[in-house]
Amino acid sequence: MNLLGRTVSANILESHLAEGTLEKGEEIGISIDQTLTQDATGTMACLQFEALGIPKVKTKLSVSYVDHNTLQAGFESADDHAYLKSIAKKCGIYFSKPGNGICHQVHLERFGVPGETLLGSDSHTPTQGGLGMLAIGAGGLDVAVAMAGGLFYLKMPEIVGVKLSGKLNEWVSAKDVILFLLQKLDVKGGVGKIFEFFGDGVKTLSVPERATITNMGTELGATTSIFPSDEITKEWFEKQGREGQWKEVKADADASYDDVIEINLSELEPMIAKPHSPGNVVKVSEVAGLKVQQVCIGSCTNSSYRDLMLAAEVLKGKKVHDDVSLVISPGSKQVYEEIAGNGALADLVAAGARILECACGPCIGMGQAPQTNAVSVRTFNRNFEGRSGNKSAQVYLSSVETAVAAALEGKITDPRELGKFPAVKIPEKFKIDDSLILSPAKTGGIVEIVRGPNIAPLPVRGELEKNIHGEVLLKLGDNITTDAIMPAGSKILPLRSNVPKIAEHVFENVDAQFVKRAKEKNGGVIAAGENYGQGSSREHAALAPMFLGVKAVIAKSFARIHKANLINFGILPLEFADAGDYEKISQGDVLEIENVRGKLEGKEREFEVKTKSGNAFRVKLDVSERLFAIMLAGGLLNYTKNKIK
Ligand code: MIC
Ligand code: SF4
Repeated sequence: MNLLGRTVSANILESHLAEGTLEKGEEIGISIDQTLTQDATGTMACLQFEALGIPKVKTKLSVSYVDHNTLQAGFESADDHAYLKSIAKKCGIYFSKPGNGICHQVHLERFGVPGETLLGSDSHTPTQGGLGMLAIGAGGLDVAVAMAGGLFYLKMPEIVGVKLSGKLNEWVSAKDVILFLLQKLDVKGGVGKIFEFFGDGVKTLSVPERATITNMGTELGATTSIFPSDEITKEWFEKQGREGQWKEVKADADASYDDVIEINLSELEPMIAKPHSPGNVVKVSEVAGLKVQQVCIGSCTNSSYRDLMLAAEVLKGKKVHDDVSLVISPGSKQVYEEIAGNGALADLVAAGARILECACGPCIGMGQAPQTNAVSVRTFNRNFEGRSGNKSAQVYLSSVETAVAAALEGKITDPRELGKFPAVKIPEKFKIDDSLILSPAKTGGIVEIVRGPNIAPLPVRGELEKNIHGEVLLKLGDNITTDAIMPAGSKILPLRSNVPKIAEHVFENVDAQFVKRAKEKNGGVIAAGENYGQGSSREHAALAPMFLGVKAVIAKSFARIHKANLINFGILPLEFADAGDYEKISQGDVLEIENVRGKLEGKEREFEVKTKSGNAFRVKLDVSERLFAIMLAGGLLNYTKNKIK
């Protein structure tokens, strides 16, 4: 790569580069300054960190958040929280207690640092790109390795510049910018790419608005998204009393991008994603008039002070429509306290809103499942089928402006019809109270780790078999989400630290017989189309199938994080060499890869798969050299343990 004229992303990657060169498509190893985990992925990450045998994290900062499993309908989640709290104290990790807020919003407020790297066991970690941090989502095991001081490996992405000009009109917001990009590029348009925002329009957006955009860049399949850190970012740090941690991060004046997309903010209109994909975007005006039964405001995409104040200002003195249930979850304790202190919370309650605690809540199906066939308008980032807790629900994704309009009118409404746009004044300084963030112990050795009965030992698989012989247990289409593979929601999410139990739910909403079949057949293979594993970073979508004996997934292509998770847990991510061969196999076919061990030992990247009926086709293993040894060992944990032995 040309080192003159570097982008913000290339500048940060260069300063953290430990292995490889910044050539597009090359594998690079980067050092990680900060890590973030949340409770749904964090117990696994911490169990894996323990298994690595390192007493204390080696990062500049690691934070463990509790924000997903806060419903606590049984003992399981509370047990997980107690485990997380104790291990954080012992191992040098800050612990954000339940009630303190959603990891990405709290990190933006209290911890993110421009110019540094962050690896998080949550796919929306790129939210911190809003303050100029290079923030990437990964599986828990990759984060555990980073906590232990290890590098994070990735293919050097393409850097796409998104040139913003103009200024958003009233009632049009940052969410509409990212929805517009999703309409243009769809859910796999960003795979292998970093989206870097530049141009005059950047300075018209505040940090939380920028964070809304980088947060949902994840839905493009992007590695990450990033804004420069400028005067606006500085103001954010001042409001958070963290001015000392601000620094300018900018692209060189002659920065060159691999590709450029131009967006004139002044030309954007309110946008909305229709069921069941964040990429299924149209203008709000195109679906206006559709009756709405539920509206949810919140999630790591849209629950900042600005977002909730906007909702409160619009709703002030008005009432939620008779047919609508309006649910609001503030992003953080800071936001919650601010709106409680200034009266906005009272306005929301008076209007008829149902207020939840500050956590992920309905975004991950933790309650508030909509009624049968309901239309639910949500300010969230994902509307995959069934994620809301009801497969028949029609979930639409929109800005806060559009969501409030729907709550008042009882139907999807272009918010520009609401009349006068309210001015939201952001405080000079936010209320700062970090009392729900616990510091680690000075001497970790004396802290005892608390382990409740929900925490089952980590299942392991042996090294890669000589041959793979197995039935196609399931044949799927394109864009299969991790929510389809390993559902979340209030019943299943509390089982995240118990793989044998959670494995009972694999592909539950796709094919209720899958688990039974996998067990009867002693495992096998999964076939799929493009972008298999899009969505979440949850490694359970690899770990639980591995537990059921899945040896390989053969797909047309994979989503980045899921592909890494498959390798980490010893499942081979094979791609059809000729996508047309997808048609050659059916569910129930028996496949055979002879001497797969020998092939991987010989670092072969393309080989033959035979079907029992006499057909044959070729598959590719599109991985870097480094990963062969990991796959041969049966996954990263085995590999790392062998190395330490
Ligand atoms: C999600 O939004 O799907 C989650 C729940 O935050 C996941 C993480 C998880 O599955 O625990 C994510 O986005 O990575
Ligand atoms: Fe939580 Fe939803 Fe954000 Fe995932 S997308 S971190 S579930 S708020």
